[in-house]
Amino acid sequence: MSDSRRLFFALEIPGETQQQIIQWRADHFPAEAGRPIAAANLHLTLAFLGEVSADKQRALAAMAGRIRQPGFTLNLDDAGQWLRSQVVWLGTRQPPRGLLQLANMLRSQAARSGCYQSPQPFHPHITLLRNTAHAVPIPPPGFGWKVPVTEFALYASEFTRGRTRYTQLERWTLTE
Ligand code: 2AM
Repeated sequence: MSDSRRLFFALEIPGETQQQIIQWRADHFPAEAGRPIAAANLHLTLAFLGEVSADKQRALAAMAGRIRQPGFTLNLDDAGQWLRSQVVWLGTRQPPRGLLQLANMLRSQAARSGCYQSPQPFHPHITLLRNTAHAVPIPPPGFGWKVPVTEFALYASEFTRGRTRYTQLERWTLTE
């Protein structure tokens, strides 16, 4: 049996913010716009690792644990739609330096460990809807959630019985 799992590093969104986001989504997007992501699955990916063996997971986790940087505040004040990947996302107009630094570090550690990294620049986002086959109106600016970020985590993505579930495996505190 294979010991590899589909893994990614991400920021957890606090439960209260997840609930506020799904309420806002319900208020602004019609049900037929696309497939809504469950509140508990809302997250911001920092680095996608793909299928990773248990050995490589340990090595990547050890490197993640050596990252030293302070926390930061994420202002979720932007939204958009990617027609090609058919998603509606929530993001930030001004990504904090700490967010970019953390993602770049994790992405370069992943690349050095042989995990393929997309050449696309990092575009921090939280996927809200999938399978948005048609263009949908994006709510006007004025919304926003300020999320204090004090830790990041490693997740496994599992697809069972028609559902995707993310399991947090390990987390690290952001401190200098
Ligand atoms: P998405 O929400 O934009 O699809 C678990 O699948 C997480 O990893 C999701 O946040 C997903 O981003 C991201 N992800 C999946 N495949 C990816 C890839 N090839 N490159 C970058 N991120 C990916």
